[in-house]
Amino acid sequence: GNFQAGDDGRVLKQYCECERQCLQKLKEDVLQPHVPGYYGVVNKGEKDFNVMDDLLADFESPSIMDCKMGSRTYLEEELSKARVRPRLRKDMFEKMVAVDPEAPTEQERAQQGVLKPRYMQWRETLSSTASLGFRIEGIKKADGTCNTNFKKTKLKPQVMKAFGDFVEEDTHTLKLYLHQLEELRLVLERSPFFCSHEVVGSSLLFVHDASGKARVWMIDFGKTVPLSEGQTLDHRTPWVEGNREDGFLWGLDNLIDIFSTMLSP
Ligand code: 4IP
Ligand code: MN
Repeated sequence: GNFQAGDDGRVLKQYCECERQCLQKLKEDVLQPHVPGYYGVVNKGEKDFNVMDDLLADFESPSIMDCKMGSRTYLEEELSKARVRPRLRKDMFEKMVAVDPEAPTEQERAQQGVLKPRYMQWRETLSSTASLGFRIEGIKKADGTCNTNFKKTKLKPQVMKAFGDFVEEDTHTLKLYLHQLEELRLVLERSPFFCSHEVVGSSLLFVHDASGKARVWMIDFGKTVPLSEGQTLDHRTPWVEGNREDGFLWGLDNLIDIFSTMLSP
């Protein structure tokens, strides 16, 4: 995959210039405690890697959940690219058919391909991304079982069921996660980094183990890009093409509501 083991509690992640710039700036931001520590670039076997903290290092048989945040999962530039130079994606067509053979239009079936924004938007509306501003990408439980079959997990009750499963219905773990999400929201709302970046495709990583520890980190900055000088986002205003809003905080508000409801239904 994208990761290799590094030395003492660190991991190497396939190099991405955009991610490097973000991780570097985040070292100086109030968000620093909520993102992986960053240690620069290394070259190994003719490939470059970003070196960062192994967030799982302090856990014993961790349970892990990845929630991709935001109401939009592709950069606005994907839209202009698709207009200027429409490129049919056979791989995306095939991923679409594998989930729902009825999803492609007649034209897409004839072409055996779809445009990237069309595929990304389809994924967003099939899952909870469009309706709740986040979606579950995957869950790995302490016992080693892995589930990445959340492509159609869309409605609140479905999301709650998955969260409940993930914490083994444990109220203590749920409370710890809720407090961390609330703390993260406070920090995001006053982070200079966050208000000056379009944050797309970033995830919250939830990690807990049987010792009673539970933590949430913000990860994946490969599509987190600086706005122009002086421009800011509130991350809640609905997206319309050109405003670059990403719905990250709207999604976090919904996540917090859902965890709260699970604790006091
Ligand atoms: C993937 O679709 C994810 O959306 C990737 O986003 C995206 O990478 C891929 O686009 C797309 O095929 P599935 O999750 O349905 O497989 P992320 O990296 O945020 O997980 P990009 O390049 O947009 O980051 P392509 O164009 O890389 O295939
Ligand atoms: Mn991710």
